[in-house]
Amino acid sequence: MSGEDLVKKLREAIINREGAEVVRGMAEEIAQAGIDAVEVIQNDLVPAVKEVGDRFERGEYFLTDMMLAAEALEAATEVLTHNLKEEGKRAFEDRIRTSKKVVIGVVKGDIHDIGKNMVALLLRANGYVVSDLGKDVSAKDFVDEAEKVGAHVIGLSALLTTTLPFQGDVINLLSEKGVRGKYKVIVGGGPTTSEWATSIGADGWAPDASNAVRLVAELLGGSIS
Ligand code: B1M
Repeated sequence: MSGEDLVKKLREAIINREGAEVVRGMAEEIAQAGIDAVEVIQNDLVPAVKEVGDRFERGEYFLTDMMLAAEALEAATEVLTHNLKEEGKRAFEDRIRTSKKVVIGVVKGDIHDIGKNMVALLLRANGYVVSDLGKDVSAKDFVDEAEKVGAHVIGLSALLTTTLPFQGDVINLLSEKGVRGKYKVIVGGGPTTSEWATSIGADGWAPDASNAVRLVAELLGGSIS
């Protein structure tokens, strides 16, 4: 089977809710074929999970179907990014030298953490020191952690329209504490846009994980290849 067919099969398996174990096996085949992990995840797997979300919205799929798709995506990502993690480990010494720190998390009330995990993974693979606060994180916890680790960037993820405003809350709290100028704040997640980012006074917005890494590099005055 060609690489393209393998990827197509994996994409369909996620949409058809074939489960994490089946998907893991397919991802292993793709990894062995040496296909670019980040491209497969962004161009095929994320759209597959989004298709499941659309079917949920149209009432064709249930919450359990979204959970299955999320588990499948996580399993595939884990397998496909194994090499990326190894590269990340090798970048450890560079990381200590450059010590650019990013605090990241999903805002209060929101437990959609897959996209945030991808952003954190790619940042680590590119040599940043990432403090991942997980999901459902309060504004106070973001600010406290940034102060504690001496962060350069704070990354806020939100997937629900109801939790979007909490991105703004973090920026407001930074201002109230008089520390807004110490950090670059970036936002991302399904319902966010560049206009939204500007409206809440964020420093930048990224539509996906690769662009988030590019954005962080730009904001910190560097660039990535
Ligand atoms: Co829910 N969910 N969900 N869900 N879920 C959505 C988001 C939804 C759009 C589905 C739909 O109705 N079409 C909808 C939101 C509607 C809205 O607000 N407008 C929705 C809903 C309604 C809900 C519940 C309320 C359902 C319910 O209980 N009735 C509930 C809420 C729970 C809560 O958070 N309090 C809920 C629950 C869940 C599950 C637990 C079942 C599961 C999450 C599991 C998990 O994350 N561990 C889930 C899932 C899987 C989805 C969908 C299907 C997929 C989300 C996902 O993981 N996408 C989603 C449908 C969709 O997105 N169309 C949906 C893949 C991921 C890689 O993409 O997260 O967009 P994404 O991340 C991207 C970019 O956005 C960007 O880079 C990532 C990689 O490219 N990015 C950043 C993300 N964060 C970034 C940060 C950055 C920069 C870029 O800088 C800091």
